[in-house]
Amino acid sequence: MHRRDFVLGALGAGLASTGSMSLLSPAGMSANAAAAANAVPYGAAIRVDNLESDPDYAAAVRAYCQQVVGEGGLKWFDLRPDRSVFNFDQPDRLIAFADANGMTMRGHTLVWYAALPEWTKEITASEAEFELTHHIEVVVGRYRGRIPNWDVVNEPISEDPAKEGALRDSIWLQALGKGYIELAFRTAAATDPGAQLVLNDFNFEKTTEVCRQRRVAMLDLLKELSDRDVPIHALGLQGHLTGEAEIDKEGLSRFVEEVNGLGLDIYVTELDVIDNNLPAAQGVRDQISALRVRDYLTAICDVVEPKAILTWGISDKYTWVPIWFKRRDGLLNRPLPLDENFQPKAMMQVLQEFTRAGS
Ligand code: 9MR
Repeated sequence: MHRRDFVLGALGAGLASTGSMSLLSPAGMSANAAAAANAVPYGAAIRVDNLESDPDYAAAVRAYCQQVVGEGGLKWFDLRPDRSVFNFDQPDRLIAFADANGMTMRGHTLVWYAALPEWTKEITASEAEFELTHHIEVVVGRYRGRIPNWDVVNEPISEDPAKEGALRDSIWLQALGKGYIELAFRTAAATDPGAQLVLNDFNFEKTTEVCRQRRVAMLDLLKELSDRDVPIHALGLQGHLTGEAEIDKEGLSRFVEEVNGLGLDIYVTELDVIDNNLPAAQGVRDQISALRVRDYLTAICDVVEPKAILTWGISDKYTWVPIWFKRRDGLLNRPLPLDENFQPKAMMQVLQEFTRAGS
C-alpha cells in the first residue's frame, strides 16, 4: 500500500468515530459553554492589531479560545526599541482583551536568542546579568498576578546538539555561560512567586537522530536544573510539526514521561503543521495535517494531560509559516485549525477531542 493511502486510511478511521465535522461548539451549546466544558484549555497565539482590525478574527478567537499568547509584543524587539524603553502597548491591549473575555494570557517570552533589537549587540559581558535580570523584573513585575505563566527561556537547545553542543549560541550564553538559564528562572520566580515558569522549545517529535539528540540534551538540562532546585515548573513543547514527517510516538511518549518524572508539567505551546511539502489537494493536505496533530497529541496525552494546548495562530489567514516555508506551487499554507475564512478544518476536530476529553 502507498504510504499516503495508509496515512489517510488511519486518519479517516479516527475521524469517523467522532461524528461529523461542523463547528467546535456542538449544536445547542454556546461557545462559552463549550469552553467551560474543556478539560484542557485551548488557546492560540494572537496578533493584537488584527483583533482590532478584523472582526471575524476576533470572533473566532472569542468562540474557540480559553487562553491567548501574543505572537509578538513581549519579545525584546517589540518591547525594547531602546535600552531605556519598555513599550507595553501590545501586551497591555492583549491582556485587556483576555480579561474582557474571561481568558488567561501566557507570557512569551523573556529570554531568547532571537528577536533582539540591534542595541542588544552593545551589551557587554559585564552588563549582561543586569540587562537580563532588569528586563525580567520589569516585565514580570508589571503583570504580576495577571499573567499566570511565562515562557521564561525560549529555545535554549541547539539545532543539532551532536554537532554544536547541547546549548544554542546566544548573547546570553556567550556573556553568562549556561547559568543564564538558572538566573532567568530564579529572577522570574522572585518577581512573581505565583507564576508557572516554563522552558519552551521545539523539534523533539520526529524519528530523526537530531530529534533524539535534542531530547537527550533537553533532559540533561532539565535534570541539572531540577538537581539545583531551580524554580522551573513545566516544559513547553512548541509542536511546529513538519507535514511530511511521521511523529516518533514512542520516542515522544518516553520523553514526556521522563520530563514528567522530574515533577514538571507539560504545555503544548505553538502547535501548527508546516505544509509546504504536502500535496496540493486541500482535503488531502488537511487530513495529513490533522493526522500529524492527532499522533503528536496522542503521544503526549497517553502519558500526561497537558496543562494547555495552544496553536501558533488560529486561522490560516494569519500565520508565520509562509515567511520561511512558502509553497512552491503558490497555494496558501494551511497550518492552522481554521481556514483563511475561519471555517474549522479536520485539525480543529482533533484539537477538540483532546481538549474536551482530556487524556
Ligand atoms: O510567529 C512569530 C513571527 O511573527 C515573528 O516574527 C518571529 C520572530 O519573533 O517569531 C515567530 O514566532 C516564533 C516563536 O516566537 C518561537 N517559536 C517559533 C515561532 C515561529 O517562528
